[in-house]
Amino acid sequence: MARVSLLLASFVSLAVASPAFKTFIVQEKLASVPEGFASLGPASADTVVNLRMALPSKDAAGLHATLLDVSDPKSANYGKHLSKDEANAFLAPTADAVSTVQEWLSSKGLVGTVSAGAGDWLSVSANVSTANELLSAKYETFQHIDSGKTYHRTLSYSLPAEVTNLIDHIHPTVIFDTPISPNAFLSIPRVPSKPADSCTDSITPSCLQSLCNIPSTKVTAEAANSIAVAGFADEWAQTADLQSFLRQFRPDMSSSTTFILQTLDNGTNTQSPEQAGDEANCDVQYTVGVATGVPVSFISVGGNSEDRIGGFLDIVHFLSDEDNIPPVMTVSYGFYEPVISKTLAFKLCDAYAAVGARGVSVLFPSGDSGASGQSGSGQFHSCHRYRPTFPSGCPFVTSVGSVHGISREIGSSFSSGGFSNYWDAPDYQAFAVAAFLKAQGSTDAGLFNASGRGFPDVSVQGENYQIVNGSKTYSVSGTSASTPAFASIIALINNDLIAAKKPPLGFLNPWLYANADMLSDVTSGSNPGCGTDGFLAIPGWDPVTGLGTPDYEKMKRAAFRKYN
Ligand SMILES: *[C@@H]1O[C@H](CO)[C@@H](O)[C@H](O)[C@H]1NC(C)=O
Ligand SMILES: *[C@@H]1O[C@H](CO)[C@@H](O)[C@H](O)[C@H]1NC(C)=O
Ligand SMILES: *[C@@H]1O[C@H](CO)[C@@H](O)[C@H](O)[C@H]1NC(C)=O
Ligand SMILES: *[C@H]1O[C@@H](CO)[C@H](O)[C@@H](O)[C@@H]1NC(C)=O
Repeated sequence: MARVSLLLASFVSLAVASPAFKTFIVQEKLASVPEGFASLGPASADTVVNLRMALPSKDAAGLHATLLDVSDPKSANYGKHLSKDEANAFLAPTADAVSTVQEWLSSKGLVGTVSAGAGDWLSVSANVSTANELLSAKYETFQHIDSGKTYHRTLSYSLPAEVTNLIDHIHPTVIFDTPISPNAFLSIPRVPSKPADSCTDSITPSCLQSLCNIPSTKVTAEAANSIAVAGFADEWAQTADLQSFLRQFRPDMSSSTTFILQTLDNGTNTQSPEQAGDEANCDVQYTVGVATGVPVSFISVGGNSEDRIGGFLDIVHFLSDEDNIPPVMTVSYGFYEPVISKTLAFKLCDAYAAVGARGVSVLFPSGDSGASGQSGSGQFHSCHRYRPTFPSGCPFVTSVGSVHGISREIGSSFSSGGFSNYWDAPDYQAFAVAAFLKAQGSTDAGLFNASGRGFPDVSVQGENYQIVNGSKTYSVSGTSASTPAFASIIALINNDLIAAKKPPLGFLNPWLYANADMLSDVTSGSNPGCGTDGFLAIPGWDPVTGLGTPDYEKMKRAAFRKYN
């Protein structure tokens, strides 16, 4: 006893001897300004930055194991999705960590706001002079050369010794997060509309219905069923455009069928032809217009979240706080993996795992820059290695690539795919990926990471989608068109499952890889880039088309087989 109190006493005196939060340790640091950006000098002292601090989760590994267990058709726990509190408990930080970080913030007169859901992020607004002091940082204004957009970032930041292990990452600091292109993954030039007489020339909902065996009859929506479509700043979905789309391409549906608007971070959804966004319109038109009868929520995330990383965090935190979470979330946006630090990428990926464990299928496009991740202006132009996309490399989301061709489906040349440098290939795909790597042999070795998580998982038609945007009908292409189409198929199967009192599909990948024969294998096409032919679509899984394209009937049968 005496010993213990002696020890305690000496700790206390140590703490008193060295004033709290004074010894700084560098947390993250960049060697130089990232390619494509230029410094415009120190940020002005009164500029306000919204700092978001990621606190380590109590049990991320436990969450991953639980997610895989409830999503594996071979497990006795398949479909036993977690409650909100159960899922969030894995990701929550320790109470001690929160109080120590708050104590540090309060030493500068600041109070952190705990994030919604698991509460593993604290956010705090501070002006640049306070932020520089708090983080021993030097915020500068940086301009993204090609777009002209400016950001406040610092090339390094430090944390007091007491909190270095209690904070995984702070944003915005060293991540220069240009989105892949201003229009997300809808990056292929818009093609003027051709008469939509053949699916070879243009894809419409009826083309997808016939190609993927999707029913056109309106389902009776089950109470728990819906699709959440993510919308980010300055991309607004138009009800007038949706009506015109339905009149032209779904004359069998009521043209007044619409979406539910949800907003966060002061998001808006301005209705005027000049404010139309083709990504938002495409996403809403190919969910409302394909998942006939399933409610669609368009979640418009406001621009106040500073940048898209803030928006990505806020939307998943928002959903993780909902009692009734939509069983499908489709997000047609993304980043290049190396642009996002590993710590931030892991935090976002864990947040997707937590909603997945609650029974949500989280869908992202694989990207529109082929194997290399080098297309598009405003990006990094050197090409030493392929750049995977994020969040497709996260093993807890489903990544959707693109194909074209009707009589024979062919991988789209822009369909991104490859291997993550952050995550290992998960067990559910190890067999499929190994078979591909064996066929690949030593071709292009060194350009990609053969031990990484391979993506995409599946693919869907993604070229020449007819959309209506700003009252104009025209074609767009991209994996971000494929993704809402795939979301619609999953939502229709969920509706069947929920009607039969079964759980929704939830995190799809273990089920997809275990039932690859329900998908149509795509065996031609490639995604060239970086001066190479890229990867080839071959029999079995490949990093152009994944396991293949969906067939609603076959997938529905596989979903119910589990219960027969
Ligand atoms: C920054 O914020 C601190 C604390 O609120 C305040 O005392 C200081 O005057 C502000 N500095 C500038 C330059 O706005
Ligand atoms: C939303 O707007 C209100 C009022 O202008 C403001 O106080 C609040 O900080 C904003 N919220 C966000 C997340 O930007
Ligand atoms: C390759 O991927 C693994 C994860 O599978 C990662 O640990 C490793 O750092 C990556 N290598 C490179 C060179 O990025
Ligand atoms: C609709 O899409 C946006 C991009 O999201 C374009 O900027 C607009 O020009 C387009 N509107 C029309 C009428 O083509």
